[in-house]
Amino acid sequence: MDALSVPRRGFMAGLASLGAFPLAGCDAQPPTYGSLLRTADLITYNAQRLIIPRATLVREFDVSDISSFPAIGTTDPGNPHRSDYNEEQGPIYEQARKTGFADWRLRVEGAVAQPVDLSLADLRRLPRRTQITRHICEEGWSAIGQWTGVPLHAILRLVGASPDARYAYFYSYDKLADCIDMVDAFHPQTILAYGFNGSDLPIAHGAPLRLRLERQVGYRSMKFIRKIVVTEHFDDFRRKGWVRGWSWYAGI
Ligand SMILES: Nc1nc2c(c(=O)[nH]1)N[C@H]1C(S)=C(S)[C@@H](COP(=O)(O)O)O[C@H]1N2
Ligand SMILES: [Mo]
Repeated sequence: MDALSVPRRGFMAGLASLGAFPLAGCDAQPPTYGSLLRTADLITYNAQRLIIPRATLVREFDVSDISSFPAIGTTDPGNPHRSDYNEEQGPIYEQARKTGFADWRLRVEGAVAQPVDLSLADLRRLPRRTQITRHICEEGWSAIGQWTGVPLHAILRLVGASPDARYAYFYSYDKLADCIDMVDAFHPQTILAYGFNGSDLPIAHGAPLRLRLERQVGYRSMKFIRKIVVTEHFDDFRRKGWVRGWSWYAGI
């Protein structure tokens, strides 16, 4: 038996079980809404989950590779003159920004033993990871930057995420809400970043805290995170995917 035959068989078995999924009718996987496009997302998701080992790291670069880095999408959730302004959260963000995020707290709740409210100082006391990675935006540009923050797995352990937990939801101070599965959530390079290129995370890049989800494209790395909710079920808020019809799973 050659070395390749084992993963290949695993892959075929995975495709077979994929076919059986709609019959099962459970929520073991993100839904396809009967759409052909969404079925392709699901195949990408399952194929990557099968053939890429869970802890495979993306490439990390040297300080000399750091490039200029544009700020895209929401660059200030406190600015009411923008289409993505969140009437409820925008003013709260503006207030927190004025005090240098001294009173800001990250709320972590849901299927956890102990919900917490973490200050920036709390987050800085937790295990820390610095990584220089390439950000790839779906709009066709990429940039290399250095991110420092808390691995998400450290926070999930801190709150005692349920063994039945399957997704981590993120809520931002603009209108975004999104979730990732536990494979991504426990990945060593999935961090909540408060530092960028050796300084505090700038407002435009998501201050005080943003997600770095290195194995997916840019729009999955949510900026301006205010709350994380651990859940056992998939819920996309009736959006049928991500905003504007983009894939929920966008692995690279
Ligand atoms: N809250 C929030 N997060 C967001 C966005 C956004 O508009 N709002 N834009 C996304 C997109 S499309 C990209 S490419 C990156 C851009 O991050 P940057 O501004 O640090 O370059 O953030 C992502 N996260
Ligand atoms: Mo993007």
